[in-house]
Amino acid sequence: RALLKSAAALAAGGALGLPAFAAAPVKPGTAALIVVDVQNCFLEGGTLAVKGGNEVIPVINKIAPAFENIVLTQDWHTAGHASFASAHPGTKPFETTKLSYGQQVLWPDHCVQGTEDAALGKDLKLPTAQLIIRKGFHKDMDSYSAFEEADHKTPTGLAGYLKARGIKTVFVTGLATDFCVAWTAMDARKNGFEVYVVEDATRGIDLNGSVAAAWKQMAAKGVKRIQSSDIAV
Ligand code: VGL
Ligand code: ZN
Repeated sequence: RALLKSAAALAAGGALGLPAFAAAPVKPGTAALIVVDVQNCFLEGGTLAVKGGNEVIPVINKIAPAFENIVLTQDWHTAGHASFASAHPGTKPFETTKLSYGQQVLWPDHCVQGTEDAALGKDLKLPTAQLIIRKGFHKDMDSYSAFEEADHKTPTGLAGYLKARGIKTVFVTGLATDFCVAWTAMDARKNGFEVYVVEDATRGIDLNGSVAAAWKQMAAKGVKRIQSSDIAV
C-alpha cells in the first residue's frame, strides 16, 4: 500500500519538473508525519495565535492513521527568551533585530516552558505519536526548525532519530507555515529526506508576504506541496 494517491505522487514529481516515473511510491514504514508546534500559544486565545490555526487540528487527526511514525514538536522557550521583544528594551513584537547568529524576528512572549500556553492542543488525537522534540529552549538562541537551532549548527537529534528508524520521507504539518513549518521542511531536505508539506494542515503568520516567500523558498529546495486529500488514509 502506498501512502500517497498515485495522481498526487505524479503531480508532485511533475511540479519539480521530474519525469512522472521519478515519483516512487512512498511506503508507510519509511515515512514520518511531523506535527509542528500545534500548541495553545499558536491556537485561538494563545500568546502568538495564528489565524485559522485551530483548523489544522481536524486535518492532522484525519491523516494521522496513515502513518506508522509520528513526531511532534513543541516551541519551548525560557522566560525572557532572546526571541521575545520584551527581552530587548526599545523594541516591539514583529520587529527584526540582529542577534549573534543573524537576523531574528522579535515575538510577543510565547510558549514558555511548562505553562499551559506551551501545552499541545488538547484536540489533537495522536495516540500513536512516539517522539516530542522540544526546541528553542536555549535562552540565547531561537529554533524554528525541528532539526537544528538558529545558529545552523546545533542539532536537535531529529535527523539521527529518523535515519536510525529507516525513515526516508517526511510529511510536515502544523504551525506556522512561514516559520517553523518552512524551516523544518527545508532542513529535512538538507538532511536528505524526501519532503512533502501538507498545505491544508498548515496555517501561516504572514509578516509582509512571508507565507508566499516561504512556499517559494521551499519549492526551490525541492519541498513538495500537497493537500491532505492526496494522502491515502
Ligand atoms: C514559531 C514564531 C516564533 C512557529 C515559533 O512555530 O512557527 N513562530 N516561534
Ligand atoms: Zn517561538
